[in-house]
Order: sequence, then structure tokens, then C-alpha cells
Amino acid sequence: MSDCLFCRIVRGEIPARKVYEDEHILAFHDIRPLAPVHVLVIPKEHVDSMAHLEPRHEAAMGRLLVAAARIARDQGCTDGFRTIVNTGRVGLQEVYHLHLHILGGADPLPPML
Ligand code: IU
Repeated sequence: MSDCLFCRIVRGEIPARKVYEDEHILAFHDIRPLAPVHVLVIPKEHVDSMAHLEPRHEAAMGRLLVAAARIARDQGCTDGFRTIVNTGRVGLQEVYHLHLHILGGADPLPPML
């Protein structure tokens, strides 16, 4: 069984402040928020990073994006938000379980790379 941190959150072994969950997707508040709204959206199935995506992940990634749009709306980001997917060492990825950051809740958001 994977000891990946986000897989452990999916299994309920590590607590997280969940904002959305279905069969395929989990979303929870980032523990070190960089904006008033900072939510991570992850596929429940482990994928190391965006660089590891294959054609078989197409449906899962479509679901992830559509869910992220709904979650952003539910979090009150009706005038816009940023999404970030950090990938690999160069992309400053810390947790090697693919995740989409949703950042919002400030108008405007501070500039970020
Ligand atoms: P990154 O895209 O891999 O660089 O970001 C990982 C994020 O996961 C980062 O913003 C952390 O604050 C966040 N995080 C978390 O929410 N819960 C945790 O237990 C750990 C990291 I470790």
C-alpha cells in the first residue's frame, strides 16, 4: 500500500479539511495557505505528477478540472481564481501525488510565479 502522503489522506489515515469528495476525486484545504482560498484537488488514484500522465488518465483529468471549477465556485471564487500544477523538481513539486492548487479569495490575488 502506498505511503504517499496524499494517498494516506485519501484513505483517511491522515486528517485533512475536506471540501469535496466523490468516487474519483478529493479536495481539501492546503495546510499552508498562500491565499484566503487555497484548496488542493487530487485524483484518488495515485499519479506521481503531471509528467506521468498517460492517455488512460484522460477521463480522470477531465473529471478533475470540471470538479475544480465547481469547487472554486463553491468556495466563493465567483470572480476568478488561479490554478497551479507544480511538476517535478524544476516545477517545485513537493508532494509527488498529482494535485491542482486552487487559489482565490483576494481581489486581486498577489502576483505569483
Ligand atoms: P506542491 O505543488 O507539491 O509544491 O505543493 C504541495 C502542497 O501540499 C503545499 O502547498 C503544501 O502546503 C501542501 N501540503 C498539505 O496540504 N498537507 C500536507 O500534509 C503537506 C503538504 I506535507
